[in-house]
Amino acid sequence: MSDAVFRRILITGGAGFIGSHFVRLALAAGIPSVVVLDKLTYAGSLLNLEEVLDDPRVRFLEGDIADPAAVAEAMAGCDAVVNFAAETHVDRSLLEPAAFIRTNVWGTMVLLEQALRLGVGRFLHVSTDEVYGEVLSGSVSEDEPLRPRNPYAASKAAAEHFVFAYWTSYGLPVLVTRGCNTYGPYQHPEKFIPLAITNLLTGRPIPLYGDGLHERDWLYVEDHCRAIWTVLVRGEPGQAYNIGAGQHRPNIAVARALVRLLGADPSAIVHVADRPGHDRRYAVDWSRLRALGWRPMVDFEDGLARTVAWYRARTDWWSARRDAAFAAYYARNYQGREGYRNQP
Ligand code: NAD
Ligand code: TDX
Repeated sequence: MSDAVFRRILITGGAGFIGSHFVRLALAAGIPSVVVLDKLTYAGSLLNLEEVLDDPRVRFLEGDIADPAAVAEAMAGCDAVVNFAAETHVDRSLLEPAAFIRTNVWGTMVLLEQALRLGVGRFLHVSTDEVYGEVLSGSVSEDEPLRPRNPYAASKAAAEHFVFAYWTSYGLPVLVTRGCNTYGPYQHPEKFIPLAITNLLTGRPIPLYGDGLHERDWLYVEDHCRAIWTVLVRGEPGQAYNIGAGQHRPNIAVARALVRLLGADPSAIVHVADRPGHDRRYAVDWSRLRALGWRPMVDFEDGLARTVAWYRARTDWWSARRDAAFAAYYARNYQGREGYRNQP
């Protein structure tokens, strides 16, 4: 299947972190028409699409994936759909899970329903390695059962079950990717790496949950987008594809690397109360994706240096949104919950 096979792609959540990188990739791949549907929640911003909004091939629609009318308009004439739109922060899901069910589960079902009605040729749903739950040793293949352990992961797993139900019940040509922890430019400063960088740049500490020995596999955002592209173009409908990086690090090692890169004092790393139900480790086996010809290109030290350089240069991007999002978040949610969560 050649890349030119798609005439028009709908990218939901395209004004978010990974979705905005994917919009740039799709344009670079020569797709003649790219529709972005995004609700512009606290996590989305047109600034993330600043380089491409004037491109005549791009049509941006502000709207909700849980709204059938908005989805019908956005999906009209599309031969492929890539669903990035989601509530994505585990800590928020522990405080307000309803929003996660609404967007991640109900919203996905609305997209599936419209895709079926319109006869979309390929529906790729972006999921996460968190659906497997914690993997204390070794790595999991796509055939392992899903054992999500926090509300975010539960909502992503529930969405996946609907995606596969539309394949089994109606033959909708679906694909699912389960990516590992992703980092890079344009990631909201609520997530660990940009939170740590922006805290160090503003003289604040890095809040490290628990003993800091929780382990994640870190994937540079452009590698993640190339992996999704590979699955969209060459994947087999009805299948899930794990995406790993082979760059496992305990959180404390990530914090120390950032302290070094930013020339901060090691005392800037402060242990705080743990996240409840904090998954100890994630690790996926991505040989199915490797067989399609993909491999990660950016190693962690290189990707981290690029990311730090971007945040250093783009205070304009993160400063106001960081303060506004954190102020609203803490004002709304933290009364009575200080016992488990700490101000960054
Ligand atoms: P993000 O939070 O940066 O972006 C999410 C985007 O979705 C935002 O632009 C937001 O405005 C939009 N959105 C939210 N609710 C919406 C709704 N109801 N309708 C339309 N748009 C809506 O997230 P991200 O980190 O870019 O993650 C993108 C996808 O990748 C998610 O599905 C996430 O589960 C998955 N994922 C993320 C990671 C990671 O480490 N960031 C890893 C694996 C998988
Ligand atoms: O302040 C913090 N201190 C800390 O120690 C924060 C925000 C996080 N952490 C820890 C928790 C995790 O072990 O760092 C690790 C990474 O945390 P997050 O950036 O919140 O990511 P995680 O919970 O692992 O989930 C991420 O990866 C899978 C994304 O947010 C999800 O959207 C994705 O699906």
